[in-house]
Amino acid sequence: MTANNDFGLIGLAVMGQNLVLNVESRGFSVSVYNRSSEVTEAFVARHPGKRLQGALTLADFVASLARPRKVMLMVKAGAPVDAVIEQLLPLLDKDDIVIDGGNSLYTDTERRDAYLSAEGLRFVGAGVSGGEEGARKGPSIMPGGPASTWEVMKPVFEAIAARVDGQPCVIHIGPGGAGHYVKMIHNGIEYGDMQLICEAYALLRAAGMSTDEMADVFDSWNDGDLQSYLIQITAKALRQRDPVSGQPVVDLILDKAGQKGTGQWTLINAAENAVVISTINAAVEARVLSSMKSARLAASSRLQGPAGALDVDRKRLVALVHDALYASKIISYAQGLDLMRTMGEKKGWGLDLGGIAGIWRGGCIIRARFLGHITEAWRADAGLANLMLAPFFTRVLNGSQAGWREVVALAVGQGIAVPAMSASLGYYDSYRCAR
Ligand code: NBP
Repeated sequence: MTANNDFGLIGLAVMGQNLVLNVESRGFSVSVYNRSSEVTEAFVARHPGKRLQGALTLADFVASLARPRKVMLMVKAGAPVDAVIEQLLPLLDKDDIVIDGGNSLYTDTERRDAYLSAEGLRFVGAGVSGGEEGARKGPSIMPGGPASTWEVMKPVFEAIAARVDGQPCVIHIGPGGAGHYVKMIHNGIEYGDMQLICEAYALLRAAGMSTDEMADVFDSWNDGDLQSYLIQITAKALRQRDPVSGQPVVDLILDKAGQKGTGQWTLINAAENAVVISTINAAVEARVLSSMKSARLAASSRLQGPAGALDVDRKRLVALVHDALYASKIISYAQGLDLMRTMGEKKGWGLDLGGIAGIWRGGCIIRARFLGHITEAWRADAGLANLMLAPFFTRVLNGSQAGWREVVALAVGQGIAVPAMSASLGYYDSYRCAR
């Protein structure tokens, strides 16, 4: 075993494997370890000729790294992270850096940060967004932890992160649990985006549009101010056909959505801080209701809705739904950013909201054109009270509100559930109410 590899990664599941290949492709030598050794052996065997070194014991893994050691954990969030830290602790030396790149709860990260720093080690809780593809080609990275770790980690993080306009999609978020906290909010916002897209789909479908027609609408939205990864892949998903039956895949997929926890954590944190995130709240609750498939089926034949069908000119409906979607999306981000601002101030994290929106422009699931306007908003006014009040967003909201109201009214009239669009409108109207 050599003792000078640049970087070490523990946890060779989908995220870990792809991150390792990304790091290696940027010119770093990487040591890898996985609890089940056969995974390590198979991974290294699949990639001959790369600067990868597999270790079958943690002691060999640690011994193969240059100091200060940089050890990234990509294991399942929760107890596995603590278990690996306990095993690593006796093997590491002062100033070595442990990075947790999983979706850990930020309070766990704070606990681990305090524990490891008392042992003379440095801990970085880093949110990594972009799924498997992002991990391989360039994720958005949200690292927290002490500033001293940023200087050490910056060359690696900047090399592997996605790039937009030449800028890497990574900044030092703040001390302690700040990185994982911001990743949590990112995921809450992602829930909001996905729910709003579902509601737009439900409205277009209620107007009798086929999946191909809807795909064309999403494609055209992706060419405009709604340009984003999620809108783009919605069009793609709508065009997918089942190879056996030839039917659209979306019509065959069981309409039940689960959740892994980050959305729920965001709601709990908002309640604890008395911040309104009604759009994200509606999105999480919509997933809960969607998961109650048998209860919904039973109720569908007993609880009545209005008679008749959605009878609106399709072209006009598409334009109205666009406005409702765009305005509601702005509200969702306004709420997520408000929560980040509130917590950032409470914790003294010094969060750079404009910078955070900037690193979400590439690599991550919520990447979107309009994030650039959020960065500009906070660059123009660091004390901005709410995103809605930045001139660009005020203009969009004022211009969209008529169509947005019409969509919510139509949906209510037709019994189409639009919990996130209507919660967003309720927030907008409450916030602008002087009395
Ligand atoms: P998983 O979350 O499925 O975790 C599997 C890995 O954890 C395997 O390497 C497994 O080793 C290891 N592990 C477990 Br489980 N318990 C362990 C223990 N007690 N000690 C040591 N290792 C243990 O992997 P993933 O989907 O690649 O995600 C990794 C992290 O990244 C998670 O926190 C996830 O939430 C986060 N994340 C995932 C995505 C995504 O798209 N998948 C996106 C963004 C963030 P084994 O092989 O021996 O069982």
